[in-house]
Parts: sequence; C-alpha cells; structure tokens
Amino acid sequence: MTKFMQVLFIMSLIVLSSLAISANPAVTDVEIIKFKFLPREITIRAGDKVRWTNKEKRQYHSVWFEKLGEPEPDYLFPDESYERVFEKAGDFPYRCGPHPEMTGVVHVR
Ligand SMILES: [Cu+2]
Repeated sequence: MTKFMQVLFIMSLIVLSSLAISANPAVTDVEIIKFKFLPREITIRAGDKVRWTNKEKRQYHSVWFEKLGEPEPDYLFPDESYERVFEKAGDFPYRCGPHPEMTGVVHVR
C-alpha cells in the first residue's frame, strides 16, 4: 500500500467507527398513568433505550429493577422521566417502589 492509501484506510476506519458510536438507539416510551405502566409489557432489541415518563397530575412513582439487586431509585415526579439502555437480551421485570402492585416487564431480544 502507498502511504496515501494507508492514510485513506485509517481515515475511513475512523469515520466508520464514529458512525457506529453515534447511531442512536431506538427509544420505546412507557407512560406512567393512573397507577399503571403503559404498556405494561414491551419487547425491544438489545442496545435499545426505554423511557418512562410520569404522566400523573400529582402522584410520584418509581421504576425499580428490584430483581437485579439494585437499590430503590429516586421517585419520578409528574413530567419527569427515566431512561435506561438495555445491552443484554433477557426478561427484566420491574415495579414501582411505593406501589408494589404496579409492575411491568421489559423483554430484550
Ligand atoms: Cu407507583
């Protein structure tokens, strides 16, 4: 390879890798309304993001992946949202901290 070809090759690698990094993950929205996660059950692809938004007028909730052994997260107040990227395939059940009857599941394929 000539020097010019080598430079061109390295430059194209840099461009390609930056494209891969900046590719935005798909975002799936889950609304928290009337003490429910809607939709309660979603299926996404590995690497995608889920965004939960509290749509209540005045009630706070949380999105707690208790079964992953995580501590209870901060409450989400009305109009606040929480985002999480799921890198690995699996089934991820979660609940609301203050309201154990509020549950949801994220299936990652
Ligand atoms: Cu709740």
